[in-house]
Amino acid sequence: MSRAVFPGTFDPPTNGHLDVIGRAAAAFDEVIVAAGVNQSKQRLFSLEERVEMLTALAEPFGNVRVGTFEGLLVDYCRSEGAGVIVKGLRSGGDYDYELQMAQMNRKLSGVDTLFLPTATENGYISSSLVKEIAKLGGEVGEFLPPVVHAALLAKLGRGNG
Ligand code: COD
Repeated sequence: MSRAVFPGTFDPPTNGHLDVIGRAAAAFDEVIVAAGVNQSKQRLFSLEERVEMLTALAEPFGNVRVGTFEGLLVDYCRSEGAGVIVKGLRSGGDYDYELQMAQMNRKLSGVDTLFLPTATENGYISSSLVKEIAKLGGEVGEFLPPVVHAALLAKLGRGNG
């Protein structure tokens, strides 16, 4: 059985993340979308909230589940029996950053990394830009799955009702 981990911060998950999830789900028997716990960056959404949104996004695929990890990603992959890490690439900048991590992760553990180039329409979408635009009052619905858009508006006190 082929099992891959798609790790990220997912604060919040975007259409770019969802596209990568779907393509990974088509390529592997099982995909674990893994939200990282222990980074220094400040989060808008708690881990529980990110897991809840990811679970809603994963549900339709049937072979995607959601996990969380703390510490080394390769240790998490080992504990889950996953042989591949999936990453999305938007730009040369992403590539430079991700290549070094991919090489290090392979050196540390033998776990390889598969890069999926972003879909053209998602190439400029990032969680941080979406948050910044939304916080400044801009409309971000076209960049987010509806369930995430609703959660973001609610988080910013602009939900329905
Ligand atoms: N289109 C396609 N892919 C996208 C898009 C988009 N619009 N936006 C983001 N992505 C991809 C990213 O390139 C990334 O692959 C993934 O989606 C997740 O993105 P983010 O921004 O939610 O998450 P990151 O990049 O902050 O996550 C970083 C990790 C948590 C994966 C990383 O820090 C990590 O592995 N940490 C564990 C500690 C560790 O093992 N360190 C040693 C490394 S050698």
